[in-house]
Amino acid sequence: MRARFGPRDLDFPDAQLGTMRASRPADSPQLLRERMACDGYLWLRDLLPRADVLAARHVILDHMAAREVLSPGEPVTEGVMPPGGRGLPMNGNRGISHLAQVLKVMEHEALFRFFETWFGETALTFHFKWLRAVGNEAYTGAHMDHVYMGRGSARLHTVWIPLGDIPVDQGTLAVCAGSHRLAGFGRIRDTYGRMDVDRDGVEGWFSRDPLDLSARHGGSWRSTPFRAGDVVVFGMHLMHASTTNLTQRFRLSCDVRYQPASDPVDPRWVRDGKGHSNLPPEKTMEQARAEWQV
Ligand SMILES: O=C(O)CCC(=O)C(=O)O
Repeated sequence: MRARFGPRDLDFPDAQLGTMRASRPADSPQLLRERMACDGYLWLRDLLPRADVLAARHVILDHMAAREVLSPGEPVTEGVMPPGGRGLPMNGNRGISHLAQVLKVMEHEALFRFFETWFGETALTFHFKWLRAVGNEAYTGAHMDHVYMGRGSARLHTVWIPLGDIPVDQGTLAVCAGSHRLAGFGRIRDTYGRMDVDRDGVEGWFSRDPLDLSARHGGSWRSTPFRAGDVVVFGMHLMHASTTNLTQRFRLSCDVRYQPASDPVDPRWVRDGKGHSNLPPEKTMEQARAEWQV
């Protein structure tokens, strides 16, 4: 399948962007821990009931249709964007993310069960939900999540939830396996990986060209076509990005966060936390990288 990753077009899968390793929720905890330690992520197939995910998708698309951001005359369930269509900012919009069917998926009992086993104690999730409708030509640049939410637990995890079946040309999550531990990423983890976008006034994406990053530092980029019900779990120092949405259909997904309830919590993302400062960055990533010499 054709795909675009940063500025480069490729046929997925290929040597530069391979397929994620699949895990199952029923795999033994030891196997899952070994995989997480080695790869830095778990692609858990069918962790969530597909019907629940599709119900959340429909509620979100109805919400978008009511705000006239979908192409009129096309089935709402397809999420087609009009030519030159604008998206709908949904990041942190509790009016959408806290609708019952949507919240049911993002705070699903299967996620709490998974993390309570993983942490060996009660889990909590941020109230803030990063809900996305990603339009044509849009993508996410390579980054580590620590720069956005690193003020609390060292055991914070991201869960990326595709809200529908998403082929790679519609903009899927891509992870750089090994970037959380490989020596080639050591200096990046010690500089960029300790940054805080609000405190330091630096933009968050490390690179808009993920393949350049792996060519210089190692790691192995992986993505996959996702099915509704799958999730990807990873820690705060795994480099990740997305492929570009080359289609005319919005890519719906959400990233949510889980951590042990007894750990400190980044106050920006819970209760009435105010999120990012939203001040324009004082420094470009190019300037910061020159200073860090990475
Ligand atoms: O969905 C995307 O495009 C990016 C997701 C992401 O950066 C994350 O889950 O932390």
